[in-house]
Amino acid sequence: MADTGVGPHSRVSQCPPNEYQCGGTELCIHMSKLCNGVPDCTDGWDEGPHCRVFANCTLSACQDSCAVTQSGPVCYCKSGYQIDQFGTKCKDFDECSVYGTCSQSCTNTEGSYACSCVEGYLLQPDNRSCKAKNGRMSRCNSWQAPLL
Ligand SMILES: [Ca+2]
Repeated sequence: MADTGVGPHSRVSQCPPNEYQCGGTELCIHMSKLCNGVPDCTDGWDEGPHCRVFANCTLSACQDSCAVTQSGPVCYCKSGYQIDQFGTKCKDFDECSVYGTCSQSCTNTEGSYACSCVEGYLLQPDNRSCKAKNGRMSRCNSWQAPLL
């Protein structure tokens, strides 16, 4: 069977927080899609008998959520957080460490982040990109006669 249908996501070498790498591929899917009864990995790796074996996901150990992988239960966190080094508690994810999160300035906050723009630019409705102010002010300034 031809190995097709893997999107641009497949190029990442490491999955973003709360996503899991489909076995044998570079595709990442959200942890909530593991053992949800729908095959999300190209080969259905995320579904299978292991879902029943580990049906009792040890939620008590997880601060937030628990998902079942081929190798057993793992914890994951809500959006904006990532699992800590011990694999059970959640800590803030620094979105600003990911290139391209904001087009200009990025400020990491607890559980979230905020983008801002340098002077002369306006933050766009997507809250990530900046656009040069299209005002008469800047045009007037640029047309000021040079002082001799
Ligand atoms: Ca954050």
